Amino acid sequence: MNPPINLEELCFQTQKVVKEAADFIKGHSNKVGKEKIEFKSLNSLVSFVDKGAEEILVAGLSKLLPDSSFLVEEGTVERSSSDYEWLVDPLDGTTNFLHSIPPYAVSVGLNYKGSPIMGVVHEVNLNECFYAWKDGGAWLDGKSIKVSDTNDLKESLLATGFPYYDFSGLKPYLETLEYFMLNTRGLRRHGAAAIDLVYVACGRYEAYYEYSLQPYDISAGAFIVQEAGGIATDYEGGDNHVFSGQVIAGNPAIHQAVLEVVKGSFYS
Ligand code: 2AM
Repeated sequence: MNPPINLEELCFQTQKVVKEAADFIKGHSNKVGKEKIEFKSLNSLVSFVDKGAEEILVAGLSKLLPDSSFLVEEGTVERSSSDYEWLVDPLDGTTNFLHSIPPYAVSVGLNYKGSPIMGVVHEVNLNECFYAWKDGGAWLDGKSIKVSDTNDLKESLLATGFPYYDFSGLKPYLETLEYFMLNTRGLRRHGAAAIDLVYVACGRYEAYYEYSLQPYDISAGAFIVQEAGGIATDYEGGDNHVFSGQVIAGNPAIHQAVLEVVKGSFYS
């Protein structure tokens, strides 16, 4: 069901708010001392920069849609219920940021009645803004983007995320790594899910997969992949990728090839 608002206009306004948060992050890049890092849980770091960026986003996005609710990474606002819900990762790739390694990004998705209708991902180092709105296609800084048309796994470059706190699927995961090492052009691990997804959307990678993610890591990027002509599913091929935390995203042919391998390792 389509929302009763102009999504293209809202998407451009959202990019401005996201840019404000990205500029705030850039202003603190390479400057956060070890004493300012907090430990949320195993290998999950946070700093005042994540929280400050989230506050900028919540303030700006609330003004754009006054009746909206939020699902945010750093908990600066409580989740409530509304037709419109923002899924906000103020700093995707926090570990990269705190170690002064690119890439890291601001990621903002928007759901209407539980379905994605918009996504904006702004990578801070290259200053690239990826965005999409429902039925409006996918874009990188004003240029239309599409997933790649490579249909041979052997000629594909894949991205993945290594488990860093949930090791329950380590065995099947390592099996998939072995298969893809032997049967693709290579594998990359950036440590920032939103970036991996938008790099699939613009054809830099053929596909990406990872498990144990959070909805705000996946929502915007997976939607941008879909608007760019790609496919995003969970590890069983279903459409519960955002809330199951498992995602396979890719161009249609390579998504199918990756799904067969990942599903085979995890579910047989
Ligand atoms: P975050 O920076 O917003 O927490 C996929 O690996 C996702 O897991 C990343 O997008 C990242 O999102 C999160 N993550 C948290 N800690 C991580 C770590 N130590 N290594 C990799 N990813 C981590």
